[in-house]
Amino acid sequence: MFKKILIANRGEIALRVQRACRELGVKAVMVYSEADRDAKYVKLAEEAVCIGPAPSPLSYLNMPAIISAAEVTDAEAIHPGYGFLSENAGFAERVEKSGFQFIGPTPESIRIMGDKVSAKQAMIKAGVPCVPGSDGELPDDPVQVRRIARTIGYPVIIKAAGGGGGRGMRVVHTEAALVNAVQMTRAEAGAAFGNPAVYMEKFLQNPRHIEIQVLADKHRNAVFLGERDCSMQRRHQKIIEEGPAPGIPRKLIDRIGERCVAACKKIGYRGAGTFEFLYENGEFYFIEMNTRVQVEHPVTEMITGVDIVKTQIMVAAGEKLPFTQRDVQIRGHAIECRINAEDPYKFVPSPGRITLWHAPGGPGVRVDSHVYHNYFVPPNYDSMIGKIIVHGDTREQALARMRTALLETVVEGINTNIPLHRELMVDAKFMAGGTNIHYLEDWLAHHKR
Ligand code: MV4
Repeated sequence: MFKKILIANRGEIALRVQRACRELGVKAVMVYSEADRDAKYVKLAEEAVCIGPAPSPLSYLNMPAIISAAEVTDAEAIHPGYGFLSENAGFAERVEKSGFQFIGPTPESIRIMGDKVSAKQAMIKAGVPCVPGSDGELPDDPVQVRRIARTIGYPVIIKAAGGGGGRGMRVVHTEAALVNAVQMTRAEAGAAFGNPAVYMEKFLQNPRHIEIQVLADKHRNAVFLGERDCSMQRRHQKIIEEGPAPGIPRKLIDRIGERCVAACKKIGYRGAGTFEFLYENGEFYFIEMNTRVQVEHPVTEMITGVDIVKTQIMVAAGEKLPFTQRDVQIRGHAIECRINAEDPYKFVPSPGRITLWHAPGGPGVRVDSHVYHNYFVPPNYDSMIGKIIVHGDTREQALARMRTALLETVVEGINTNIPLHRELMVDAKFMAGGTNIHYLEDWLAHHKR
């Protein structure tokens, strides 16, 4: 095991990784920007290094500053968390070239999954079902593009190979709009991602967003840890995640999970990863793979009992996965509410000083947050200030525990989306389970205030 690792992130995930290090007996070096000087995990750190001013390009995205911090503190490995440099293949490469272990997959795996065309091709080859679409990137010839769309059938969606997470996509309903839409998406993709390649898929009208969590070691062992339903989102920002996914037969999940595991083995994947699927009419369709630990990983930790962050660090150090697929049992139900510093209905960010913070507790309640009484939420970063995760024997019990947890939570001084969560936890359709990716936006349109 490593003696010391550097945590190249901030906020709740920096604290989460620091906690995993303490449990493993690994020393953790924290890095922080000038805006995060007063972070609790910095104060509680054995070692902390300031890596630059508040704007992330100068600090949390500043590769030389982060690598220098690892050098001066004698860290052996770097944990990238999520966001920032976590899915940057160039960073993973520089980390390894500088003699550190990157806690994540190989730069090559990150690169393949970062390009959505090569990711999809890898999945097709590995036997993971994908959305019907173009065979690789679209050609320039309008005649061929029209022919491909006719074969798939309208509506289709044009996606940028360099996009992902909802960036660089356009839905096309008619042949008349097709060629222009392809051109526009290409131009935007070239400007935004430096890669004008686009591909085409059948557009699924009312899918759910279901993802499979995997963990793999350096010895070709891989397991899947069930699924999460992340359909409750607005503008590609998830706000509630849960597992298991309501109403999806375990048999179907196991079948798709086994495909994901086979794909991991085939591509030599290692570390934590997430296979994202659209689920419609009883079928799974792969869309993207995330090569990092995700915000919503606690949902899976609560229903499997597996510590994903600890295991990530262990496998990066070369250890074998300490359990097999047969050891993975799904127990009960977990729900996560992301708490954001923002107006609950207008979604404008609400940074500033938290004048009162009271976290919930009780059986089956977990709070992953770095904030505290009198903490100042800086305006420079993502508005998520923490997550409330609950576990219950049943979905109903988890819902009841979340309602109580949200009732107990007190945040003063800034606005949060807690009122929205309170409403959704008593919404009849959400309570019934299985709402799709459009539900929240439709709900907000009909619940104007
Ligand atoms: C789709 C789709 C419908 N059909 N692909 C959006 C984010 C990116 N990960 C893929 N996305 C979508 N791809 C086909 N063929 C609908 C979406 C989509 C979506 C997916 C997951 C979660 C939320 C979403 C919100 C809008 C659109």
